[in-house]
Amino acid sequence: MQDMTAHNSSGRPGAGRAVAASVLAVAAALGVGHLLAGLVGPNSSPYLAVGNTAIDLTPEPVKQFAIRQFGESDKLVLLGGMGVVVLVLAVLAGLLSRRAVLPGAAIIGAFGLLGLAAALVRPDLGPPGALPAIAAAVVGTGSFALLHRSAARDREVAVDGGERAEERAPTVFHRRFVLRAAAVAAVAGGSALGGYELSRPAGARSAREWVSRRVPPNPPIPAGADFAASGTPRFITPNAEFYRVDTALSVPAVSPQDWRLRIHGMVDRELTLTFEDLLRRRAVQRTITMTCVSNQVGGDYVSTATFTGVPISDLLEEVGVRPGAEQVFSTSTDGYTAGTPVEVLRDANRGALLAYGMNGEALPPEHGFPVRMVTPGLYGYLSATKWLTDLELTTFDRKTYWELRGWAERAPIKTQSRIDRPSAFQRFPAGTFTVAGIAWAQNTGIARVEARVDDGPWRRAELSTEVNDQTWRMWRVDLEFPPGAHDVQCRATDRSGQTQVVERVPPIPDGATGQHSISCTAT
Ligand SMILES: Nc1nc2c(c(=O)[nH]1)N[C@H]1C(S)=C(S)[C@@H](COP(=O)(O)O)O[C@H]1N2
Ligand SMILES: [Mo]
Repeated sequence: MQDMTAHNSSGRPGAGRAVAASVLAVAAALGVGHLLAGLVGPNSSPYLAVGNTAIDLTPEPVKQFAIRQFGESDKLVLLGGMGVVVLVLAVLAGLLSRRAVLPGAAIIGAFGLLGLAAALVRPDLGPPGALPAIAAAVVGTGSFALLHRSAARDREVAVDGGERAEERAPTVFHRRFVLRAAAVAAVAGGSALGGYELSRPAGARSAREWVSRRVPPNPPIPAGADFAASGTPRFITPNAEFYRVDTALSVPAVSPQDWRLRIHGMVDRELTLTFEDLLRRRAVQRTITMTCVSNQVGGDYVSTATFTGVPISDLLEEVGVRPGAEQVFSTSTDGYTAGTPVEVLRDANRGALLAYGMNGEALPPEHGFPVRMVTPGLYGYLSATKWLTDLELTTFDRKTYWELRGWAERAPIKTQSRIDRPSAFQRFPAGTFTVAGIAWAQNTGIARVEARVDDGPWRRAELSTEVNDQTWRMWRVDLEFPPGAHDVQCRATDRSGQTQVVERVPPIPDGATGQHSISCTAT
């Protein structure tokens, strides 16, 4: 079965097969690169490394143009365009190799070098990032040489027809190229698919690792900031123990590479930020106690972390807030919305952040990875949007997720205190017992905490070292417990002189009030 384009020169594969060989070899190279990148880190896939380098080298105005023009598909457009260029070059490599293997192998090898160079200059990869590109270069040139040779051998046999064809069945020779081409195509498809599968969960992991490397460790917390030995929580809540409240059915998966934040509405200059844009801005670290409005008196929807991120006041300064803007309306990828008063976010002293770091690592996925808001002093539902993607300066006419469900438009955190020791219904020996707990009055600061047994006199508790006025304070006090059943109560007073109100109100619409009490028994 003689190739129609054949002439009498032996050892030459012919144009069709040479092009097929180079296109398949390039596909296999990219596939294997992708597969290895699934293990090493998705950005080390030679294709993506070249793409990301291209993005970094693109001048800012062109980038802004692409983001405006293609929105969230800007990445897709770039990768598709690169695909066309690669295909054209692969075809060219094939055409140049009709006679000899070398020109095509050289072009494919050069691809590999380009991928290697791109992987080496990526700031986020490190030495293992070179592996996929090296493997891709080896697989690409190797499979090209293999296919090229078998195409040429098929041809030899078909043209000569002589003794060699008798030695080995000609049908096998004829099929050698087709079989090998099919094998290379299978490697290309299979490895690309495998890489895709691998880089989904592992991709999210390595993206978090990449962000984590940009988050400084927590500053030291002064000794005496908690009374953990007396039964209070530790001052910093480990991420795994930080309370979690959200409406998301499954944790949204947002990659920092695809993340965009648009700041618009009543502003002078609209702004769209990529994650790298955010990283380039001035970052600060702030230790903040977050509280949920639905926290019941004595509840655990309160935790403290050191957040790293960009001051929101800097960004509002940059876009220029127009007069009349009342709230910053924030939207999450999962459709959640919140509205934070403009004056709070513009206040540099208040210190609201676009946070990407939490306790020395990237935000955990369930706490908003890659970027969330954190606003000291306001309940989380209107000020701490996770998986943040959009900030619109607007008036309070625009209603948010929880406002539409009956919660308040404004909700500063109310001064509260909680007893952690004794625990409810705890039994302990009668006599002196150390009662301990936490108190918070974000943005005002705790001045005093008192506790008492039953209707006895209020006793002033010892306070832990203050870290800043946006964080909780721990308290403890030795109280006398005669044998029998008792109620222990506590109350906090903030620096404005306001003592926690006695009246119990439920969390809706703007936070619970009332004093915490615990029933216990001294034996
Ligand atoms: N996208 C999104 N962000 C959200 C929420 C939500 O449901 N969806 N819940 C808010 C509420 S009510 C609180 S109290 C805080 C809780 O943050 P955490 O889960 O990190 O503790 O996130 C806020 N941000
Ligand atoms: Mo909340």
